[in-house]
Order: sequence, then C-alpha cells, then structure tokens
Amino acid sequence: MNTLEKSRARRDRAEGVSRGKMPRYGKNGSARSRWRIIPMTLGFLIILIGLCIAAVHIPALLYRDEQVSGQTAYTIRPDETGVRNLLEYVRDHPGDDFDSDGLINSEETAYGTDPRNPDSDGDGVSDYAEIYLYNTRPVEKDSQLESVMAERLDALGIRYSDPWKVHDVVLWADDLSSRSRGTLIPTLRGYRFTSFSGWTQFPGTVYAYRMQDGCHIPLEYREAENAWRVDAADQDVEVILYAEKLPAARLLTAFGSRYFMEDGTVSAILDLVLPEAHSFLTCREIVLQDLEDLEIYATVTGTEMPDTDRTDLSRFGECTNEFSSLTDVYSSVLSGRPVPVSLQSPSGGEVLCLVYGFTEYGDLLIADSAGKTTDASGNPWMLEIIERAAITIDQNGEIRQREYFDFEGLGFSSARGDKIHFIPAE
Ligand SMILES: [Ca+2]
Ligand SMILES: [Ca+2]
Ligand SMILES: [Ca+2]
Repeated sequence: MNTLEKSRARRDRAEGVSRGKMPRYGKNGSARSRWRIIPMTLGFLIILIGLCIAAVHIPALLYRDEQVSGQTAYTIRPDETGVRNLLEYVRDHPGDDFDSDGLINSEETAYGTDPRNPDSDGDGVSDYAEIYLYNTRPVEKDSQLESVMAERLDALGIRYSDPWKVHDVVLWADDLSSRSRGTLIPTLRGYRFTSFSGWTQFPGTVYAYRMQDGCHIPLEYREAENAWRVDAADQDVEVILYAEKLPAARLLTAFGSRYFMEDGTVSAILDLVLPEAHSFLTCREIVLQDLEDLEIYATVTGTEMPDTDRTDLSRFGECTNEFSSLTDVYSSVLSGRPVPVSLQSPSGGEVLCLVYGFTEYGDLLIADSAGKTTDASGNPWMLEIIERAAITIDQNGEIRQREYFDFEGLGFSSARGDKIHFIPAE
C-alpha cells in the first residue's frame, strides 16, 4: 500500500467506508458514523451479559439460610416427676454451689442465674465476677471481657495482632474481640474454633478444611507464612485436618442436573464466573470423598443398665458437661463399661438412659433402660456432641479457658438449658 492508498484507507475508515461497500449518508449529506451503531450493539451486548450474570447470581444473593428447627419430640418418654425433682432439689440446697462459680444457689435464684452454669449469659465473665467484681448484669451479655483483656495486654506490652498459642495452634487475631474471646478445642478430627477470625498455624504438615452442608471446603492458605484462614467470629467452625489435599473435581449444576469436570481452563473459568450454590447454574470445587455414601464407624459395648439408685436425687444438683467428663465416658466405653446418664429438661422431665457407644465423630449412642437402642423407624438413638471452649473470667478475676460440651438429641438440647449428668458406677 502506498502513501496515497494508506491515507484513503484511513479516511474511508473514518467515514465508515469499507472497500466494496457503499458508505451510508445522513440527511445533511455527511457520511453517518458507525460509531453510533457500535455503542448500541455493544450496549445491548453488555446489558444482555449483565442480565445473564444477574439471572445466575441474584438467586444466590437472595438466598437465606432457613433455621431448621431441631427435633422436639421426646423419642424416649421422659419421666415427668423429673421436673418437680429438679426444682425441689435446687430449692432444698440453698447453701450449695452446684456449678462452683462462687455463688450459692439461693443467690443464683435471687439474681435469676442458672445454678448449674458458671456463666449464665455466656459472655465470658462468670456470674460471680459480674456481680461482685464488675457490677455488670449476669443475665445479659456485655463486653467486659474485651475491656479486661485490653487492659491486661496493655500492661504486658502485647498488641492484639501479636500471635499466641492455644493447644499447639498459633493464632493471629484480626481484632481485639478475636484476641479476647477467640479460642479452640481439639476434636476427634481437628479443632473447633470459637469467636475467632484471623490466621492460624497448625502443628505438622496439614491440609485444612471446614465442613459446610456435608462438604469439605478448603480454608484459604498463605504459603509464605504457612497459615490458614479461620472465620469463626459469628459461628463456631470445626477445622478438619488431613495430611494432604483430598482428591477433588469441579461440580457443575445446570437446572438440577449435575456434571463433573476435571481440573482445566474451562472448569476454572466456569468456577470463576458462576456462583457456588443456590442458583440454576453453579460451579464449585468438590472433594470426591463427599460424593461417597458416608459410613460412620462407632465403638460400642453392652447395653445392660448397671444398677443405679434412682432415689439418689443428687444427679439433679450436677451437670457433668465438662470436657473431661466426656473423655472419661469415651474411656469407660472403650474399656467395656457403659455409662448411665440422666438427661434433664426443666419443662419436659428426665430420661435416665445409657451411653453404650460413641461414633468416630464423638457423638454418643444411647440405649433406654430396657436396652433398646433405636426409635420406631430403626434410627439409632444418639446425642450429638459439640465440643466447646470459652475464655472466661472466674470468681478470682483470672482469665481461664473453660472446656465443656453441648449436646442435642432425644428431644434434649443444652442450647435450650437442658442438663446432662453421667452417673458414676456404683
Ligand atoms: Ca453457683
Ligand atoms: Ca456472664
Ligand atoms: Ca453479663
């Protein structure tokens, strides 16, 4: 192309002329620019793509987790005299301190606190410390723990962002609240974190996941620091550790149909542009193990109820929900001895039954006093166990880690104030 042809080509392009094609002219005779057409087409395309993206992502944005209400029916009929026994036993022992928090039962009744829970409102300050050390309300959560912790860290010259260690795990908190309340407890599969958001480092070489809706979700990882991201500020997170990354593929769902894709460019792009769930088009990484029918292994022993003295009402004065009591129950089952247990609800009454086994996740298998182990549909009676840790200021103003467990099952739930007491062998 010589110089003349080049400049003509430039002019033609400017006027919207292409070779062999008639230019189009407007009313005033000047060539109509194609620049007005291109933005329209482009605009239309952008709107179309935008609509597609919105259509795929809006259902996921609007999705809200529905709280599924727990099982409420008592599957083993409770003894209703337990309600009266429970109330009377506390009333008949006004000078005792059932939960060893420094407040005697009559004081607990007067302040409206729970005589079998050292921190009734669960805000990390024991009932006694709220009343006698800080003058805060023992039945209403407050942020006294953060204030006390901030003062103590200051005095020691420690910043909240400095790392610290709990059970061999190194923690770096995002904020003062995570530094004050954040903690963890070992579980049979890894660790459960409470009130903590930040980075963590586990002993040894591990690959860390959390479970969500029965699926393994890998934690975010920073290689330079060998640190894993944990977000458990609002909700406890159980981190499950493996020696290496679990084999995975990508799961694409389209209008209810599921397709598996090997790792590759296409699957990586789809993973990037599509939401992970709650839409008619989704794509996410999935651990192959999550697709298999899960078999849960359990350790069991005999189901014959040992002699227990039902007239001994002292079981209504104790709540053995300390973590150490749970590990004692596991050891007892392992050595072939089932453990009688009393489940108590202030409104429903008492079920006196037997722990005859536990699953690999730590849940307890329950038999009734006749040795029956399943409900009418053949499902095993089970108490789901959730290991808990909480940073708590005790009656001496000391900051301690409290390790206990929550339970849920057979119509009982510690979250609703129900109690558990393992009865020692005669
Ligand atoms: Ca007490
Ligand atoms: Ca409290
Ligand atoms: Ca309080």
